[in-house]
Amino acid sequence: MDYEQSFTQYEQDALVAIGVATSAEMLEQARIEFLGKKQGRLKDLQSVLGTVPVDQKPIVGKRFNEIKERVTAAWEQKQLTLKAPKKAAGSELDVTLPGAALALGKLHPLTQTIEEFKDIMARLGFESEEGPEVEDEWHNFVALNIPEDHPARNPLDNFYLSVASTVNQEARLLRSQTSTVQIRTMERRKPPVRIVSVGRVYRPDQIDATHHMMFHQMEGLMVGPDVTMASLKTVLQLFAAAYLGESVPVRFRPSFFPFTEPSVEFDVRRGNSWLELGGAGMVDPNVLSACGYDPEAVSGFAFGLGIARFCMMRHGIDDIRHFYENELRFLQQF
Ligand code: FA5
Repeated sequence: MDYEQSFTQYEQDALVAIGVATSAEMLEQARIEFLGKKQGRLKDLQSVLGTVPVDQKPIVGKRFNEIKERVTAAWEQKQLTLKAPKKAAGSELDVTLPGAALALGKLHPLTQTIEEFKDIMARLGFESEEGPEVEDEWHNFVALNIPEDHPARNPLDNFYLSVASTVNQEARLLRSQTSTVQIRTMERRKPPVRIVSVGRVYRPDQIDATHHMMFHQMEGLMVGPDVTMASLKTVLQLFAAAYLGESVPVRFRPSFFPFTEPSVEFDVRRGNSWLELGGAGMVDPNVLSACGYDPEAVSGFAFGLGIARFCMMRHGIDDIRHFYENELRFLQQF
């Protein structure tokens, strides 16, 4: 069942019905149809929620609540607008008087960057997926071909929330990379897939000008019958050109990740030096198999990009810590 499609359709229809309502009666009709407690489209969606597999419940439930809140807010806003008294011409409102400008709030620069990233990738045909920030070891390591004795699993290099015991069957940790969403997507969907997933990741890294303990990554995954390294390079080059400008010099350096083979690091030139913006590669056949895909039938590429570093490149920001200090003089510039 495509929950996302039902949700989007519901929201679109509801917003249109509310938007075109020109009388209290029409608005009431919209309320009954889209927000009715006993029956109506919201009720139908709610009954669909009951059929969601347990592991997807938190995400799908969250989407449901967000959409319901947005539709309710639009309805309430419209109600206020319809109720507002209409001033007759020549009434006490003198529109020629100077007004007091209201300083409007703005989206955080990282949020703006995330929105733009998703837009660019949507134009390249990549849908947006989400995954949980609290993960199990299967999605953060095992399915990504990172064995038990691999240094990346060192408890000192991760934020573990609980260890496996007889009480807790499974260890839990804050995800250290958005690559977890590759696994969750492939477990749920059949190829071909073409997705991005943006979100927070956590690592006990030493904080400096380009590192933080909590930062955002954008994961990309494309799997299908003919996906090659050339597809990967094209997509990353197009992405960098769209966000940083046509002429931005990019470079692919051989690298290693347990979940891709071959692997590359993706750098962009800044002044006289290169800044590493992400890792990428061809999805390792072991990873495809772990998710139930046939490595003989499909191939794929994946990448993980640091969002803050891209934003820093574009705006000439010299220190990642500025994003997290809530200094208004910094934030107001975006
Ligand atoms: C990864 O996290 C891999 N999951 C990327 C990947 C995905 C490779 C899919 C292959 C296939 P890495 O640890 O290099 O790789 O991090 C990717 C990017 O995240 C870095 O290039 C950098 O831009 C950003 N990054 C990493 N650590 C930090 C940090 N502490 N603070 C801010 N950004 C960081």
